[in-house]
Amino acid sequence: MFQKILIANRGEIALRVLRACKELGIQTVVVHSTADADAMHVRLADESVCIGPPPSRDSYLNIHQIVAACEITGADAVHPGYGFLSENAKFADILAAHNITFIGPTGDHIRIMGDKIEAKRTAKRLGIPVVPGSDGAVTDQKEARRIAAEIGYPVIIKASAGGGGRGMKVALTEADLEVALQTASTEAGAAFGDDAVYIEKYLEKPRHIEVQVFGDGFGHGVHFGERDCSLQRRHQKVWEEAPSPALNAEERAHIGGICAKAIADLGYSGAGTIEFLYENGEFYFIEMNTRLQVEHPVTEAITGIDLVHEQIRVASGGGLSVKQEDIKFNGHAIECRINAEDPRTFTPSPGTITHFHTPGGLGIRVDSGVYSGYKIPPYYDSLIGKLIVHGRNRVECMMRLRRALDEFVVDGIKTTLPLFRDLVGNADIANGDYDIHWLEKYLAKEE
Ligand code: MV4
Repeated sequence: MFQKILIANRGEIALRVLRACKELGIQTVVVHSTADADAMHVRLADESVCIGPPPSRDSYLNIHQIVAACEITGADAVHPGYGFLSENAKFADILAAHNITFIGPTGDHIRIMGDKIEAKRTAKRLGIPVVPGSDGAVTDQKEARRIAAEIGYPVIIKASAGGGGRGMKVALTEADLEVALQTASTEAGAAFGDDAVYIEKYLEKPRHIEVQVFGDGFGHGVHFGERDCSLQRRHQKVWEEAPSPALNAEERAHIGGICAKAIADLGYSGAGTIEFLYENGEFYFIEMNTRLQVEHPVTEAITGIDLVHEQIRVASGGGLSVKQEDIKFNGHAIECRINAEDPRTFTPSPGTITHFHTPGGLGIRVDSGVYSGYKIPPYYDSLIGKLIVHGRNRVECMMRLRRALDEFVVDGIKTTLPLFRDLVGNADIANGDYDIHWLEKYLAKEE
């Protein structure tokens, strides 16, 4: 087991990882920018190293500073959290070259999944159902027309270096195809330095359902069920739940089994998320994330398993603490992302939190690094906390969520809490009847 873990992140996830380290008796080092000197995780860590000025590129993305902080403090492993360097293959490689363990998959696995064409090809080879489309990059118009005619319109053009919604163009008919292909490729080249694009059948009203997987690096893989993350705005998730209101136990076991086997065959190590679009009872792979995700607590709530413990165990070579048959799904969990933003326009609202009071009671978890008197710096993303609610079933979970939202007080800044108070009383949400476009349509109607 590791003696000392360096946490290369900030905010609620830095605190989340720190808590797991403490439980495992592992010493902690945090690195932080000058803007985060007063952060909760900096106060709670055994050691802290200031690695630079506020801009991420000079601090949380500065690989050399982070490696130096490992050397100075004698950390034997790095937990990257999510965002920042968590899916940076070069960072994983550099740490390995310094005999420091990256708590995550190999640089090569990160690289494969970061290239969306390569990721899709790999998924298909491993037996994961993918969206119908081109086999690889599409360069010429004639080939594009042939593929689009074969799969049928509408189609979507995606950048291989994109992901998370960046660099996509929809062509409703053949008349749109030439411009869509040209602009997608030009924009991808400018944004990512890679102009490769691919074509897929455009699914019009899918849900976003993702499967939590783990590999032990020795050829074993398990799944921890799915999360439904369909409620998004501009590709930012707002509300996530497990299990998906749309799936039954048979569908869960089927897609989960496919994913676990794929992870085993890939020889993957650590936490991963296999993302699907789900429409008319069918799953279609879109991307794989090779990190711990923001919404991991809903999976923890329904399985009772600490996923950060599992990441640390696996990275240290100790394997998973559970086999597939030990992973049982219990009840229902919902996560609300509390952002320091206007609840209608989503404009960031940094500033000082004058009063912060979190709800409690059975089935309530709040993951947050903020406190009364804390000043939210303007440099980073606006997530200030997550409310995670668990109940024996979805109805109980929703009842408890409504009550918890009533108790939650965040004064001094705007937050997304009022949006959740509206959503929890909405009939479609109560019925689990929503797709990836539901939230944006709802927000447009409310204006
Ligand atoms: C799609 C799609 C429809 N058809 N692919 C957006 C984020 C990126 N991960 C993939 N995305 C989409 N890919 C096909 N073939 C619709 C989306 C999409 C979306 C997906 C998940 C959650 C919210 C979304 C909002 C708009 C579009």
